Amino acid sequence: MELLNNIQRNYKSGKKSLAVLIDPDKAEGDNFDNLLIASISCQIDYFLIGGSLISSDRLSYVLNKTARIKNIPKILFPGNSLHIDNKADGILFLSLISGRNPEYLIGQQVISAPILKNSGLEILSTGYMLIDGGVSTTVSYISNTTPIPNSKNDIAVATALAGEMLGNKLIYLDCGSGAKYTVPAKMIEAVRKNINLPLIVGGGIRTAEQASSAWNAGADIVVVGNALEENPGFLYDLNEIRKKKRIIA
Ligand code: 1GP
Repeated sequence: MELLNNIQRNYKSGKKSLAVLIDPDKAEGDNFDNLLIASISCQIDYFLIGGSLISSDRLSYVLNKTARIKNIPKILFPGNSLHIDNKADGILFLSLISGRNPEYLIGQQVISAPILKNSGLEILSTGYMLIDGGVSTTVSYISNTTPIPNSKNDIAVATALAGEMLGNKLIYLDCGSGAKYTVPAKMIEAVRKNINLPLIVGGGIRTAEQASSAWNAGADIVVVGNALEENPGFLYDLNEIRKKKRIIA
């Protein structure tokens, strides 16, 4: 319960967190090395490791490579039941509650539960909500689910509430990796007002202002992946904003 306790503590105290998403299939070369160096130097809060598609050996490669970074938790962000590796610290046990595909609501979870039971990984039950980010994303295609329209705050609130009532411990609002638009601040605010759970927000964040706006609107953990793959130095800008939020908090 160490990870969840820590996330809940930060949520209750208003301490904003930053997670760097590593897509194992893209984790190579100088940019990846530089991203790890920047992550250590900025002392980011979490690594999220995963993607909708992963060649099997790449997940293990990333976990071996990040193993020496002891003080930053490694959390799996799986695309399916194959994406499990005991070298991580925990796993977002996702249910795609914005979708209506039983395979991603409960099917993959049933397959992976017995494996996870003996894995030693901390299980973080997460209501995962895909929001329309203006482009067709891999996660939408692979999961065969329709994202919530980004103007429909009422649907987002009702879905997040259902996720909370079903017992999820975290809610993740995601426009999907490489989205054109981020989750609108008004939607984050509306969800934040209605649930009493830590809120993770990501997808399409490319500027420090966008990250700042997500934190201001009520995100507890902001996730950035794509923009850092292209420019690891962007992490230093994000960290400056995070530091300011923490002083205010
Ligand atoms: C995707 O929320 C994450 O699931 C991060 O998205 O790669 O677009 O930053 P980006």
